[in-house]
Amino acid sequence: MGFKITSTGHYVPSLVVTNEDLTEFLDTSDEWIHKRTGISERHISTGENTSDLASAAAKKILEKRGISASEIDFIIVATMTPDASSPSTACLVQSKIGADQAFCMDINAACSGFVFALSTAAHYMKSGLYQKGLVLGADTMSKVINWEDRSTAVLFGDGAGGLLLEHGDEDGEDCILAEDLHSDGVRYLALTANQKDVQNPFHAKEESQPTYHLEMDGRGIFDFVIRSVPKTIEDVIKKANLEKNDISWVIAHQANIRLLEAISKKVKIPFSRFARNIATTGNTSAGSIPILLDQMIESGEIKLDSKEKVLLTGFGGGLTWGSIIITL
Ligand code: 4VN
Repeated sequence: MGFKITSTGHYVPSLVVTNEDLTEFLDTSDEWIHKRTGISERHISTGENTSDLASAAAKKILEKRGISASEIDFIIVATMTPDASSPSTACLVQSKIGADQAFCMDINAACSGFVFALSTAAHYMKSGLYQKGLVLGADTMSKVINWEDRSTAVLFGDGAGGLLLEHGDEDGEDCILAEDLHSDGVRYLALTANQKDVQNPFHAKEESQPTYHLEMDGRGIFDFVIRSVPKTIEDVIKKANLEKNDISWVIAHQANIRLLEAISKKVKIPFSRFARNIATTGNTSAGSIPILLDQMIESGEIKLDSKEKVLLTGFGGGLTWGSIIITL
């Protein structure tokens, strides 16, 4: 019995911060940010935490499908900015939406989080043990950014998105056609956030502990992405026994428009088939792929039940990277 994507949704905080707004406290310019990244503005939280963003997205997903939260068997939230180390953000979402029958957990694979979480959820669905699963990607990057560092503060935004996986009544193919997931922890220093040293009464440090913000080796990440992402795109297409022309859309993590252009060139899939929203969202980490997927469905560019094939590809901290081909 196959399972499919039956609903999608997203939520971004209402405050829009333009590049111009950032120049009030950072030595930067709209021209530089837009030319180098493709970003014009981003949504920034004024107090909503990751579970609030994820819950708002979840409510929209359920509303569109017209089902109650009690019907959900599991909630997986991909995030690198959880409200707390415990409880998981997924448990907070459960409580906020009233999904009282669900089991809930977070997955942290940074910007690849949604792809890794969708893979996890797909394997739960494949087991046949569960009927309905919510997969969410949500990050409040604004709480880990160093707002005095112009090289990173201009890149990120806040937001959440997700989808509902459901078993159908009739026999059908699964909506996941292939996956290709990778990590390389040896290169973890390329992107870190909130790294924590051991601090307890039995291990006293002489100096006071600094605050650890997001730190990124931009060049290093760029090199990694341009070496690894074209390969995972080609490999996942091969694993699905498809040709590049069978892919209607590539929904890549919205990290940098120049980088997406370079990936498109290298894999020889026209840039016109790379979905984009980075101009208005910035890099929303685990939120980026599901937000864009939902926007494409809302605009009618991608249709549920169309049998179209869409390639999702994520990459970022860990290092982590990977791709999934879904059919709608
Ligand atoms: C994947 C990527 C990035 C990323 C890295 C560097 C970067 C985005 C550095 C050079 C700068 C323009 C901006 Cl590729 C971040 C993540 C984390 O989600 C994942 N932009 N830039 C320039 O042109 O000088």
